Amino acid sequence: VPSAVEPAAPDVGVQLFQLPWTSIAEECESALGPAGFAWVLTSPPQEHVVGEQWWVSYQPVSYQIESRLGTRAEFADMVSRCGAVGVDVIADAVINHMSGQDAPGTGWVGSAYAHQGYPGLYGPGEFHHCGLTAQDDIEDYGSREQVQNCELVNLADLDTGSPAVRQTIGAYLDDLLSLGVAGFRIDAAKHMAAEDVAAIVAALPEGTRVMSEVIRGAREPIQPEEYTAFGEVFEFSYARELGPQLESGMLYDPDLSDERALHVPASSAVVFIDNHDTERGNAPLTYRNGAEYLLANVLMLADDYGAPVVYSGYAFSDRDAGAPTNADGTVDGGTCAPHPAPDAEYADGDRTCVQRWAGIVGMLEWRAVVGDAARMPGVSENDAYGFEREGRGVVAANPNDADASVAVPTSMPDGEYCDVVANGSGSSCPEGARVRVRDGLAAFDLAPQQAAAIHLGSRV
Ligand code: AAO
Repeated sequence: VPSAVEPAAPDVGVQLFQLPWTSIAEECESALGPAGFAWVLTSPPQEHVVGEQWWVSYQPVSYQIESRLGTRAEFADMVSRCGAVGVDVIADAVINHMSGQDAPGTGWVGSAYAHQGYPGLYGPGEFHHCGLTAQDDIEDYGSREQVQNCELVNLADLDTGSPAVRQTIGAYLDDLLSLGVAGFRIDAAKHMAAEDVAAIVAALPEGTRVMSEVIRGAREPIQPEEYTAFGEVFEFSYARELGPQLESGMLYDPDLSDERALHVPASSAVVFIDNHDTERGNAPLTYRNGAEYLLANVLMLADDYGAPVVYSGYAFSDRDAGAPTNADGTVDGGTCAPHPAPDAEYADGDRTCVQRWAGIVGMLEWRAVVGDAARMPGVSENDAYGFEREGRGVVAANPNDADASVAVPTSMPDGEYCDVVANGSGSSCPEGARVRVRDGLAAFDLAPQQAAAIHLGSRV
């Protein structure tokens, strides 16, 4: 048994989209902590405009930690309960802009606002007036000036070059840090000059985790690489590269160096199969794809590139539809009980609960066992594909519609191992979930769209 392998620090996150703070706290204790998730990404916690749609969360009207997802006290309780079981909280920080409303209004807990007026925070002088397009809205992503100084879908664009604005944003982030959060997703980071984000981040305590959302766009002047000097970025290339492979049914190795084309270096990357925008947009795979979606997540969790974040939201047929709410307008956290597996039938509003799927939980265990073992060149055979993390674990996937077998070279000891994708963290291993390693080969027989994985600790 090779012992030179360092157990990698737990690095897998989960985005619990539009899940209330009290539900996240319970999820930390009953599922995320036990499974070994390192962090949870929440939806934006600040006061927002009033409305039924999920995206009201992305229209701040004040920096009070009061929202449809819960109160300040509930947020603080979540952070401490998640922390107690080893799960960091990353808050979604909406700091590029305020609301996108043209008419004045009143926010979730009563703060009055106008498009460019937020009493006690910002007045008209603190916003950009780009003057480059008819409505001051971004029209051309090929123009750096428009993207960073005009309005993203009519959202009042803060002048983050201004010291006063930076200070007000900094005070908000400090407030969240005082409640114990470990870091932030920086929403719409592309729409702020990298130097502005750098300046805001520089004022935060050392060790604060920063994950910038900078969607990599072909032929756009603003690229994610500009934002890696002060933190991680969500690498949108990752899912875009995997998607077509799954569609064509032909999986192949990525560049196994640290230098994947059109990807930031591994240590700067947060990777995902989908997120709340792409599952409503052009994500190649979402919860609707069932087994194939699990397969994609398994391959991501088996990879040695970036910090993976598993996405978990709710079923929807209307892009704008918010999560189910209670009578008082707060979001209802729902339950995971009905949908423990990817092939379940979802009704609109059902939580997808991806974080609890046995295959996901099994792969967190797999990832912990393989640690930093090298990703070895893979093999494609009979329409299936697989690779080893040297001496520690093997993964295989069949993205096609017919049964397929693949024998993956491995230095794991001969024996029978349990497939943790099928069996999760279960202790006894049913016959059908067993994989044999003999003479340096792990032999997988895979059903259509099945992924399987074995590791040193899963030997029967
Ligand atoms: C809502 C209404 C609007 C209304 C507005 C104000 O829908 O009609 O005007 O309120 O009243 C979310 C919702 C929005 C919502 C908004 C505010 O998605 O519908 O607007 O809250 O409530 C760009 C940004 C990126 C942003 C994304 C949605 O760069 O930062 O648009 N994502 C974040 C959040 C998102 C949120 C906001 C920002 C705002 O995650 O949930 O909006 O806080 C290209 C560009 C990207 C660009 C996309 C979309 O991407 O590269 O930068 O993202 O286009 O415009 C291929 C290409 C790729 C391309 C992509 C497009 O992959 O390679 O380049 O396709 O799908």
